[in-house]
Amino acid sequence: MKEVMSEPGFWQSRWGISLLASLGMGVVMLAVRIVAAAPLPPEMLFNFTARLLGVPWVFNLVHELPLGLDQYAKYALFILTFLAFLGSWVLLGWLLDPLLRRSNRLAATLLCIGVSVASVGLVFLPLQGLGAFGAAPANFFYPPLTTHLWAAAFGLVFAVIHILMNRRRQTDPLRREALGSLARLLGLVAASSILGRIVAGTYAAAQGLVGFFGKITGLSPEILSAGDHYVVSKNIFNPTVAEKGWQLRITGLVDNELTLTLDDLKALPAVERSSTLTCISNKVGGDLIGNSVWTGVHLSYLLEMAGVKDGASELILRAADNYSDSFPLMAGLRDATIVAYLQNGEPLTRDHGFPARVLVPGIYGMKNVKWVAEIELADSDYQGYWQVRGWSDSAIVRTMSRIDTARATRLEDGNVAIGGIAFAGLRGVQRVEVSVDGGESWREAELKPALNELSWNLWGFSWQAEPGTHDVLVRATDGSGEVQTKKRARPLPDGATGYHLLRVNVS
Ligand SMILES: Nc1nc2c(c(=O)[nH]1)N[C@H]1C(S)=C(S)[C@@H](COP(=O)(O)O)O[C@H]1N2
Ligand SMILES: [Mo]
Repeated sequence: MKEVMSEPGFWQSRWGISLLASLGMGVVMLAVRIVAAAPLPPEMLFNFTARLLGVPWVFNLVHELPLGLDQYAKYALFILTFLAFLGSWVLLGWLLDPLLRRSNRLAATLLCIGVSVASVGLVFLPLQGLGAFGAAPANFFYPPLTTHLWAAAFGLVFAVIHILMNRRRQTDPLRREALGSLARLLGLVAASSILGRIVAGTYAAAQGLVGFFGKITGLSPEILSAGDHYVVSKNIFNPTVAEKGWQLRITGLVDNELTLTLDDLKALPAVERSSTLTCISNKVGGDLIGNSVWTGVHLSYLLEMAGVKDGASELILRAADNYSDSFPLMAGLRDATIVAYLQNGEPLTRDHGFPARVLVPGIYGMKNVKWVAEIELADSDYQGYWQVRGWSDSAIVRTMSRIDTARATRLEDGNVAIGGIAFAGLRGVQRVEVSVDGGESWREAELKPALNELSWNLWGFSWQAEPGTHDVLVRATDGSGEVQTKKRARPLPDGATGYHLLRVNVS
């Protein structure tokens, strides 16, 4: 017998109901993520898709397309991933609709819960390498019980909305339509397992591209966001410099004094390159070191505009926070040295020196003056803010290396991998070695070529290790062939030395 029904609107249609249920589930997910830090299935999916951003050609595309995506790439990808996730639930809801409509409420609810738990346990967790239902020993992130309970809760939300919306509910027993729906579900499972294989294949290929370094969890990214880049200043409250009214003055032993606004500066030929900045007070193994992409004007260009007088030998930099420091004119004339106004393509943040700062790679951070207001050319040495407090005047960066991974990553071949960074200022890093026996013997680590001669190197090292803890040491050799000194020195006055020793966990 055919039922006679009023024409159902879109929201009562199979698509409409599934869309509503899916959106409702998405909203609940976001809410509990924020309120209760619940493990989020689309976030798990994102953990997987985000690997794409580490694939070199994707990375280059994102950073070279003039879309200004650099900073937001991960958010854009997260939104896309979330939408794809919700989309798959719309499709699921549509496919299951006849079955949901014909089974009783309890069965319908259990079906949705089952699908949700299964998708997390059999797809999203394995995709991240955490094993079926998160059983892998390396799963420190998604405690299985909580994760599955939340997955069940999300399935429940979907079911409740779906059932409430389904005005055309029928309670008569399963019939052909319902059986058809079951067949479609099985078809979907088969199709998605094929798709899964394709995705996994692509993933493996992408992993090959990302290579060894992409696999090492905990390894510092090659380029740090402004937020992740360390901040150091003498101030309790960093100065807020208004763009209006800010000027950079070039004074002292010059033919004509210069006064530049930010617009003037931006109108000059710009250079963009990554460079590593590190604080002289950084301890061995510390994180007062960072590498970002900086954009600005060659300082030599400004000095040429002003015309350097004979006898000038020193640059004195003064800043809006009543800070001053100096470095030799020779360092100021290097191509590496710029007055920067962008970090990773964005205006400097207040903490990193808005509107402009000096970057003089190879020399410790204290000479990289932020909120710079004046550059004076002088003919004698000058003692800056930290020099009068006993710190090095030349402040040439010392060779350092750091282990980033307190926990080793288990690789497919059974070995475990660790990694970190190494930096030797303008001398560059030639080699990184690792000792896993407390310094008795050293083996060469894999060195990722630096982005340029101003940037740090990532290194990685894999070895056969028993589960447990291992005392690992690292040392770098600079471009001149000099091995990092193992002599321990505190940061004051010339910068810390000694090898970073880290107790690494192997599970
Ligand atoms: N004007 C000004 N510039 C400054 C400082 C400061 O206190 N005032 N601190 C310096 C120090 S000690 C370091 S290590 C670097 C840190 O730069 P960052 O905060 O961008 O990493 O800025 C340098 N430039
Ligand atoms: Mo510093």
